[in-house]
Amino acid sequence: MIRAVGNHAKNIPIVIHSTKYIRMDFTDDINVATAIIKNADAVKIISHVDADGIASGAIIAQAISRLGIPITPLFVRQLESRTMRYIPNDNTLKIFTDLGAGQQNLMEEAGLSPDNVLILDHHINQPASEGTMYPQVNSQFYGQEYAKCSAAGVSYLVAKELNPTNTDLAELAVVGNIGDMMARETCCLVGIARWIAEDGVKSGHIRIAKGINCYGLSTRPLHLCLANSDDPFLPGISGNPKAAANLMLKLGIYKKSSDQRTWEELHADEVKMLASVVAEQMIANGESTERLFAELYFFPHEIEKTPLRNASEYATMLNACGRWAKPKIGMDICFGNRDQQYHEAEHMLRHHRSIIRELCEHILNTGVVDAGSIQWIHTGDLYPDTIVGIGAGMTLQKFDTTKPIMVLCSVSDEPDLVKISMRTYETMLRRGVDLQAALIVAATEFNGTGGGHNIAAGAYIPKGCENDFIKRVNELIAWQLAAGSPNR
Ligand SMILES: [Mn+2]
Repeated sequence: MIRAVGNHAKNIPIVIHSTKYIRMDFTDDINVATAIIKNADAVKIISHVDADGIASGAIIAQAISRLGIPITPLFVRQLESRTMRYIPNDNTLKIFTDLGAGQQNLMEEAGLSPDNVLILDHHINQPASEGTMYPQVNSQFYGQEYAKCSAAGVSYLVAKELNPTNTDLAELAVVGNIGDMMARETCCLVGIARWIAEDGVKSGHIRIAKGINCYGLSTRPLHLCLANSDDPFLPGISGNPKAAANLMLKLGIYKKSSDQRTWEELHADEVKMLASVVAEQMIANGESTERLFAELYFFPHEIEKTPLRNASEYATMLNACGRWAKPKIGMDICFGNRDQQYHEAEHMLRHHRSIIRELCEHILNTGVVDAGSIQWIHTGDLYPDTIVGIGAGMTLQKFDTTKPIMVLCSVSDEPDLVKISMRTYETMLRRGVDLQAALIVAATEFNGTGGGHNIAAGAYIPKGCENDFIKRVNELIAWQLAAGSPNR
């Protein structure tokens, strides 16, 4: 089912390659998508293995199953020529979620007909070289309001168009968005992603709360939840569980030091009191409270004190399933399975955490090399590149906190690349350190790419230049410190 030419909104890039299908505005694209789905006899859903990939696949899979159309999921780490072999060139509909926009060339090479493909994505669109236009709903096409909406959000909008009663799926859309860090910069979801969260509130599936911007609000004892926070950095609390527990006792939130209350169990007045005390402590230490508060997304129907109770912990659980090669278990969880599969997912999450703990122990036991202005360690291929940044952030407090930490590691599937993760503390930012700036400059010089934030940044560089790269970053950080903060 392919649409003919119609009107289009001004801000949408029109790419005309084929006379069959022309990109229009959001409403048109979504109508095309739903018509394609309703005409299908069977659907194969191809998704990425992270939280957004699993959530987006699960949303569209449920919406389609509810129409009585059979679905088969397929998860891939990356869509490349090798993985294309697993995608049959038959008459079933192939829906790509959280991937596909950038791989239309591969689809074309594999001979996939645009009549049998639908892409639901939020990555940059790269048209196929021979001009095959694959039907697509992509958040990048519809302007600013859609810019911070992940593939799970796009899938939700299609699901809702298929049937307005699909609002229970808003929960998964929020999980995907949070998993893809759509709320990280602004401390809340924005635009259409925020609208989706509100849609979930209206149907009673989501509770939006304002609270402390920490991880583990439903499952971790509050003092550990606060002590583990490094963005925001809480003076006297971050990295110090004992001090955090003492504060809980002092505020009467804990009755005894062995208490294990979670943030979600606090009463409204306790939330307020805790927030103001932590904020005061930050201000007294000259820290900005800008990132102290965030909008939090809770799921009241889920089992209490489990990671399923809020979006960020739910996303970690899906990521853990994907990262340890069990994305289908993650999808079962999204489908509502709370028995056998849920226990397996819990196991995966524990495994995920224990590997992170192991990584931290490895960094602490091996120690870091002092380069002068930074300190570094190379973990080789011992740990997945997806978790070394977490390890860098968690171990820095045990080393010289005036020197940013750099962890280097191999990248699975990319033997010619080395991944760099750097972390520092707020106090160093005030002294002029900007990790993002340093890594962008150095990585570019070595034909790599760098990015991130001033306090936490990363890069990929070609293998073989590690030593020169470390020297260069060390030099750049030394210069930043010598120049000092511009507003000092
Ligand atoms: Mn995504």
